[in-house]
Amino acid sequence: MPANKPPVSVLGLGMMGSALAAAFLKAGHPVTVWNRSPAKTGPLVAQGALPAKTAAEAVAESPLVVFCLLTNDNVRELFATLPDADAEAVVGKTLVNLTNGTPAQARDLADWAAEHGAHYIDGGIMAVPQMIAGPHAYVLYSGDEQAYETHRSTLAAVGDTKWTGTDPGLAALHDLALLTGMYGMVLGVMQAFALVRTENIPATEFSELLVPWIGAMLAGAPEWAEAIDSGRHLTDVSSIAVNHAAFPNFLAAFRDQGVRADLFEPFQAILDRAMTEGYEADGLSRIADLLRARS
Ligand code: FVH
Repeated sequence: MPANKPPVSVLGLGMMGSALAAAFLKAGHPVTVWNRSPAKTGPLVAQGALPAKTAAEAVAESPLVVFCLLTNDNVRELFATLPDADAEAVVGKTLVNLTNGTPAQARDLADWAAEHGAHYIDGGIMAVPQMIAGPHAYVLYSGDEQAYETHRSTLAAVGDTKWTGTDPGLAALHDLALLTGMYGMVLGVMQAFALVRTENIPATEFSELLVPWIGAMLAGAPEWAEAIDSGRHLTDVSSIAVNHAAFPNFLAAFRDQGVRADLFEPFQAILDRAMTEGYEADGLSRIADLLRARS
């Protein structure tokens, strides 16, 4: 193993943490691993990782410490154990937390790190474990920018690095926003499959129509984005009024065909509100404004 690559510790060896540790190993970094259930260190030790007996021992081994646990509550609990083991354990370390969580949780963990003399970087992994270190994997980062620049080339072993800002909550915000877009698409696609299946149309056959259609619609997203940023929502393409007139057909067809309408009823309510508030000539981009909670 090349001696010049900086060491990395990885805490949390579930599906994702194991993929991260394996990627650091493959890139030639000395890797120390720790997991709550020690058996999960086995495959990584076989690949050359060093097992740590405790989380504090793993933190002590490397300047760069990557956490990938199930939730940020788990991370918070684990952080709290570190000074118990050794009050100086985290001083000067860069803690990179790649656990899924909220912006507020990331800011709270960053505060904890600052209080204990550590650098904190939050991250959002835009990949499934099988994609790690592959061409399409990328990770969003935010927090301590100097620490990020110091360790960026090491972090690049798991996927492309994308900096989102010094507010530690920004990586989580971008992560959740990207996943929100994905879940919206998943729900719509599942509703569409449920609808065609009521007439025994194979989902595989229908997907041949659906995939290019969704792709073509998604290609319009940059235009919506421009309208949202500029506040100019007027359209001559597909107005709120046109969509409002058509939308009852969807709810009626779901009911007639025996498909649940729960997921789409809220969309009717938003279109109703857009009409009531005088946005009938606007495009669908107006919805992003209407979704903002009002004080
Ligand atoms: N898997 C995926 O596709 C997604 C892709 C995007 C990012 N997510 C997030 O990554 C985090 C970890 O996900 P994971 O897939 O590795 O999850 P698991 O395989 O279930 O592993 C969970 C690890 O967390 C450890 N753990 C749980 N509770 C605690 C605790 N109280 N104290 C210490 N460690 C804890 C668990 O340990 P063990 O059960 O093996 O002892 C695993 O190491 C997650 O935020 C995803 O949303 C993955």
